[in-house]
Amino acid sequence: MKTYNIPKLEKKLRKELDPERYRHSLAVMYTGAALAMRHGADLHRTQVAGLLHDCAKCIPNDKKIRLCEKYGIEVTRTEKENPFLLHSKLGAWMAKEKYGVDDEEILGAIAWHTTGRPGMTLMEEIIFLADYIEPMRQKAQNLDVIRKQAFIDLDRAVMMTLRDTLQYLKSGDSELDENTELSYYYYSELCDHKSAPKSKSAPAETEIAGAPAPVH
Ligand code: DGI
Ligand code: FE
Ligand code: FE
Repeated sequence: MKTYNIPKLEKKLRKELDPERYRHSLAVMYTGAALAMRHGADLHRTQVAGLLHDCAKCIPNDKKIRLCEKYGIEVTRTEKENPFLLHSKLGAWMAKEKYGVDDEEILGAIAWHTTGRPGMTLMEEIIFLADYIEPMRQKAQNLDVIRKQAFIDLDRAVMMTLRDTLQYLKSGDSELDENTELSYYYYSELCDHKSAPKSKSAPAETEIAGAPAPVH
C-alpha cells in the first residue's frame, strides 16, 4: 500500500488555505486518527483524508464552478446555487490531481465529507464526523453528546450529526442537498433497525432452544 509523505502534503496544503482553515485541517487529521484507532480504520490513510478534506475550501466560489466545468465534474442545480458545497467534490479532484492521492476511499472521504451519503465506508464516516467534532468546533448543538457517541457507535453519531445539520439548515432557510437528506434517512433507519429487539416474533421455544439447562 502506498505511503504518503504527510509533512510534504502539509507544506503544500498550508500554501492553499488561510491559517484558520489549515489549523482546522490538522485538527480533522488528528481527530480522524483518534477515531481510526478506536474503530479499526487505516490510520495513515485516514490522516491523509482528514488533512486534505478541505483542500478546495479557499478557492473563490465562482472559480469553484469554473474549475468543475473545466475538469468535467458534474455540478447539480443545488451546487450551482450553493457553490461552497462544491469544495468537497472539487477537493477530491484536487487531492488526486494536485496532491497525488490515487486511493478511492480517501477520495470518497473527501468527496462526501459535507453532505455524507447513504452507506458511507468506515473512513468516510470517520472524516464526516471528525470534521464536525474536532476540538475547535464550538457552535453546533449537542456537540458533547455527539463527540462521546463518535467513540461508541459511529453510525449513531453520523445520524445525530445529520439530524442536527438538517435542523440547522431548515431553521436558516438554506437549500438542502439531496445527499444530506438521503443520508439522514439512511442512518436514521439503520439506527432504528439496530436498536430494535432482534426476533420479537420468534416463538419462545426457538429463542431458548439449545440454551443451557437452568442450574438448581
Ligand atoms: O468545510 P467545513 O466548514 O469544515 O465543513 P463542511 O464541509 O461540513 O461544511 C459545513 C457546512 O455545510 C455547514 O454550514 C452545513 C453545510 N451543509 C451541509 N449539508 C448541506 C449544507 N448546506 C446546504 N445549503 N445544504 C446541505 O444539504
Ligand atoms: Fe468542508
Ligand atoms: Fe472541514
